[in-house]
Amino acid sequence: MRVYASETHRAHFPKGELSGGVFVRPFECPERVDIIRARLDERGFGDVREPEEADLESIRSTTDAGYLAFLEHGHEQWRAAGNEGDLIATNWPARRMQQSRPPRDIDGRAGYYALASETAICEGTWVATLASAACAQDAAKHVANGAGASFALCRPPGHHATSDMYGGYCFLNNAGLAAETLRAGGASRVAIIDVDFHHGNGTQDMFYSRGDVFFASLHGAPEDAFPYFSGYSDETGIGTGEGATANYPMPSGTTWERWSDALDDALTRALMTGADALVISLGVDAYKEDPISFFKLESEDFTRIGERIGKLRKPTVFCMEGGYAVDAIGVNTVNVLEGFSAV
Ligand code: 5XA
Ligand code: ZN
Repeated sequence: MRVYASETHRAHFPKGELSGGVFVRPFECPERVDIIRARLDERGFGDVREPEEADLESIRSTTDAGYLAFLEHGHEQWRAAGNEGDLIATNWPARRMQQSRPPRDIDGRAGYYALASETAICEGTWVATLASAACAQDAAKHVANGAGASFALCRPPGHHATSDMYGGYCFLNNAGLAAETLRAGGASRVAIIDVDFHHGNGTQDMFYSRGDVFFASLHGAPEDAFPYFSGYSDETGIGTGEGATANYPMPSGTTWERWSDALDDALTRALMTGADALVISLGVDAYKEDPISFFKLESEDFTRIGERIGKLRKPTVFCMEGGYAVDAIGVNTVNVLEGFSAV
């Protein structure tokens, strides 16, 4: 299986994250990629490529222009305004401010585009974000050109990013970009299955009114888990997208038995929509030891996830999302890819 990974991810290294009222080292850190790459190497996934430049035209066609300008220049404006640290949002449009417009001041602007405060922007965030998107786009091109599968080792991740919002460590929606690349490459229908512990709100938002891209997400119930404001089972799409979104919220302590029933249902529905290619938002934070999640999957379960996806025998692009139990992130991620390849 071809892997796309970029060294440019290292440019994104914010110094801290507000968690539990304390400023801590971000859970989403560069070592995550190092550990996954070491495991890929150990298990013989040797076909690792640096991506080409990101396809900006495709990014622009799915992303708000003001938001893109903010991502590219927000940090330098923040510094020019006299701020010393990373750019972190502290102000939000709340209920009854929904007609809000992007303020000129960078402090307000950050809050306009942010959906959560844990995600800081540093000097290298923009270049790393573009390189991450490029991994997803190139992985999808590779599959569109006839390869059975590819793995985009995206960092920063993407599934919380909408066309005009960042947060949950995400800036551009890599899985969504991969789906668009597959569509442009000839797939008439694509299914995105999001197995990350957190609801893929950004991906849902991107395709909510479209019938050509089916989206299913398995995640911690929004009453109790980030991103909190989406992912209920009655969110099923609108207009021509009605029925093309499926949400599987699950409670704290969920183990393989219940989780795998949801996966089977999502995969069956993906087949029923007639998808001729798959994108997997591959987060491994459903793992039992993950520090910010509450499912209880074992490392062996990740192999079984890969096997079940592989049984669909569809061209498949895996895009890396979350996973913060860094000691196990390599094993769990590569278990999925090995399970998939073994079918
Ligand atoms: O999939 N998303 C994540 O893993 C990020 C969660 C951030 C919670 N503050
Ligand atoms: Zn996650």
